[in-house]
Parts: sequence; C-alpha cells; structure tokens
Amino acid sequence: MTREEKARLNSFVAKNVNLLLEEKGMTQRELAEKVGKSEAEVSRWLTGRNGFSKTAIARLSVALGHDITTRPVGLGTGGNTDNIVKHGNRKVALITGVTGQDGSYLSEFLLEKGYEVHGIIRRSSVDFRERIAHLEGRPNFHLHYADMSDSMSIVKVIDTVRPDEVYNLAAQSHVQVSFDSPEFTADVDAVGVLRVLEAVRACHLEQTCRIYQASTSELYGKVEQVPQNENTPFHPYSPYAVAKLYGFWIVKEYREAYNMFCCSGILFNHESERRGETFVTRKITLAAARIAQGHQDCLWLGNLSSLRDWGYAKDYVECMWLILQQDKPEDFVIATGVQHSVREFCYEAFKCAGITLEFSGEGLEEKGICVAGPKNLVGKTLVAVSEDFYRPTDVVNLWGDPTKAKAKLKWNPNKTSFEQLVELMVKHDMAKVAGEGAAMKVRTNLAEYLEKGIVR
Ligand code: NAP
Ligand code: F7E
Repeated sequence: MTREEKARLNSFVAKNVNLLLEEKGMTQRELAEKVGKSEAEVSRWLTGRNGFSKTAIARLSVALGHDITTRPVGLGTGGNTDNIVKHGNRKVALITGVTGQDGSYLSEFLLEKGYEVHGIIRRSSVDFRERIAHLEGRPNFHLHYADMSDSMSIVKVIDTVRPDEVYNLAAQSHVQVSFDSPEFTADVDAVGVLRVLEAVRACHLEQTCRIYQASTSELYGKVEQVPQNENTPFHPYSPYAVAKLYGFWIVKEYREAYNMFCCSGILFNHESERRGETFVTRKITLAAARIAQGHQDCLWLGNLSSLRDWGYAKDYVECMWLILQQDKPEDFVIATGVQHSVREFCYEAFKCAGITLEFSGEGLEEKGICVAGPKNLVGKTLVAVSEDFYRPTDVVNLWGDPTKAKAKLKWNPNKTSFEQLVELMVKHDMAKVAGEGAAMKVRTNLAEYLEKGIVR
C-alpha cells in the first residue's frame, strides 16, 4: 500500500468510527476503555494524527460491532451515506473559484486527467456561468453552493465531497477593486484561506487532502529585487496583496504546525480569452477589436509604463496540479521570465488588429496614434491616458524567475510566447465583437461608463 493509499484508508476508517460513535451515543473515553487504550491515543487515531494498525482496526471493529473498514449504512445525522460521494478509483478535486478564468481551465484539465471535479459557486441573480457553461451537466463535474465568507458552507461541502485535492482559487481578484472594497477583500482573500484549511481539519482530512493556494506575484509589490524568485522579500502594495500575504503565511503555518500538504503557487499575471474584461490585457484586446471594427473611438488607460510578466492561463493551471503531485509540499514561483510594459502590450494587440500605433508624450499627455492601418483611423489618437485608471499605490516592476518550477516541476514556462498570447486574445475578441455586431456600440458606451465610474 502506498503512503497515499494508507492515508486515505486511515481517513476513511476515522470517519467510520466517528459515525459509529455518534450513532451509538458512545464517547471516545468509553471506546478507549473497550479497546484498552488511553483516550489520548483514540483521539490521535480519530483526528488523523496516528494511523490505524491492523490490530487497532480489529479491536475497534469488535468494540463497535462493525467492520470499520466498510462504510456504515443507515445512520442518522452526519452518518447519512447519501452525503458521502463515492470516489471509485477517481481522484476527487474540489475547486473554489470554479467560475473564474483559472477555475474553468483547471476544471477542464482535471476532467481530462480523469478526476471527479467539484466546484463551489455563489448564488447570483444571473444564472449563467459563462466560463463553465460547457462543462455543466457533464459526468464527474459537480457544483455546490458555498461562499468563502461562510465557514459552515465550506465545511459542509468538504465533508460531502471528501476531496483528495483542494484548489483554493476563489478570491476578490481585482487589485483596484481591493482599494474600493478592502474589508470584503480581506474576508475572502485572507480569512477565506483559513476557513478552507480549518474545514479540511474539521473533516479529519488533514493527512490525506492536499491543498493548493492561489498566491500571487502581487506579494512582491513595491519590489525589492528583480527578477523575483521564491526567496525574494515580500512588500505588498495594495489591500489585495496584504490579504493574499495572510493567505500565503497561514498556508505555510498549517504546513508546519499540522504537517499538512498545503502549498502556494506564487503565480505571475496570466491572461487568456477568458480573462475578466477590466484587467488591462483584456481591456486592451477588446478595445483593439472594437476600434478596428468601428465600435469604439479611443482606449483610455492608466500607467502605460507598468511592467508585467504575462503568461497564458491555460499553461499555468498545469502547474497548480504539478505542485500537488510533488513528494513534499513546497511553494513555487510560476512565471514566463519575460517582461513587457502595458504600452508594449497595446502596441502588439493593435498590430494584431491591423493597426500600427506610435506612442509620444509622457505621463497623462502620452498618446498612441495610428500611423498605419485602416485609412479612417490613420492620424487619430486611439490610446490615451486618464488619471481615473491610476491606482493609489501601483506595482510597476513584476518579473518572475521560474527556475525552480522548470527544474522541479519539469514545467515549460515558454510554451506560449507573449506574441502568441496577445494574438490568441485579439483573434478571440475580433470574432466576439464581429458576432455582437451593432449592439456593441451601446454596450461599449455602458461598459466604458461603468469602468470609469465604478471599476477604475
Ligand atoms: P477570477 O477570474 O476573478 O475568479 C475569481 C473566482 O473567485 C470566481 O469564480 C469568483 O466567483 C470566485 N469568488 C470570489 N469571491 C467569492 C466568494 N466570496 N465565495 C466564493 N467564490 C468567490 O480570478 P482568476 O484570474 O481566475 O484567479 C484565480 C485565483 O488566482 C485568484 O485567487 C487570484 O487572486 C489568483 N491569482 C490570479 C492571477 C492572474 O493573473 N489571473 C495571478 C496570481 C494569482 P464569481 O464568478 O461568483 O464571482
Ligand atoms: O493591471 C496597469 C495597472 O489589473 C496590470 C490580478 O489577476 O495580476 C492581476 O493584477 C497593470 C497595473 O492586473 C490600466 O496599474 C494601466 O500596473 O491587469 P491588471 P494586476 O493589478 O497586475 C496579479 C498577479 C493578481 O494576483 C491579480 O489577481 O496595468 N494599468 N492601465 C491598468 N490596469 C487596469 N486594470 N486598467 C487600466 O486601465
């Protein structure tokens, strides 16, 4: 039996014993007396700190009148077998943030690998989850209502699903929004991580369930070293980053205090055609497509000189999985090792849409002017800067060093180049805008208004 199989058996047996104790109204002390062990020893078995020997299993089975290696049936609250998902031979993964960019790609990746995938969703007045609509109804893909700010809902889902792996991706993930809603961001992005860790412990899964925490390059913030690796000091520079820093440290703490297999992936920016429309890359690719097709006049941005290490989200979800397949739990920087400015992203995106830009001026006066492309656009200012999109504190020099991930995970950080990433996003948005047709003009104006007024 492998270490993992043994751990899974121990967890299964511990759960059975707990269910039987509950059904019989027996205390741990009474059970300890029956099997001739101390109460502390029984407690260590039931909380997963000690494994069950063959003799212990035999004695406990006699004391409880049931073979504890098989699931008890017909029990009352907490023991109802309906709430125990049958694993079969499939590994079971639980993804928080399943409706997000990464959650949707990770679901596809794990289903492809033969996992049973469970995701948590929040109730929304719009009952359409665009990024995972194509997965809903598929065998081995299940959704559960829960919220990162609601501990009980998380415990309930974890107890029902009994996951082998938890991918904690749920977060208020927009840096600018974290300045507008700092308390909500802290609750979900910081305390939410603690809730997941505690839920796993409450369900006695801490020795079997591996946990991935979606950490971020934003931890480096006001950077103290370039490029950044696993040893670079953190200097968070937004409410989002401060909340994520708590998530990072609490994961490390639980790894050391409780010997849990929990790790953080320190992921640098990763983008895709599923990226939220107010992150800078997607805002640019959508605008380039709209401007090229005559549905928008100008793209307003903030700091054009900000530097990022942008990768493709579809490539990055593989790392989340790889991190949990290692022999020991460790944190990893995931990045391409290539850095570009927002200005360069703009140039490349407009080029893919058939427009050549030339930038001139500085700060708020900087402009991106069309110097080649459709006749009606040549000479026009297509990109301009607005103070509205500046942040109170901005992270301006992110550049990751993926050496450790390359060596230990055998991961290729350059599977998709910067140019390929921009091209695939623009191609997608050109088709989307063309498909949306005349309605776009109205929608664009509304979106611009919303973004300027609410999401700066
Ligand atoms: P995203 O598209 O914004 O998705 C965030 C997900 O979290 C959504 O499914 C959202 O659900 C869910 N969520 C938010 N608040 C929740 C709550 N209170 N309860 C339950 N679910 C909640 O983010 P992403 O780009 O996929 O990023 C995934 C994770 O990686 C996030 O933790 C992010 O902070 C982190 N990260 C991202 C990057 C990046 O470049 N993309 C880099 C480093 C780290 P709804 O659909 O209901 O809103
Ligand atoms: O900004 C600048 C902005 O919002 C990138 C999240 O996934 O990655 C993401 O956070 C840069 C910043 O991403 C506009 O000031 C200029 O310097 O696309 P972003 P982010 O803040 O890097 C990290 C790794 C995460 O963990 C987060 O969850 O672009 N910028 N003009 C602009 N940014 C936006 N959004 N809009 C602009 O108009």
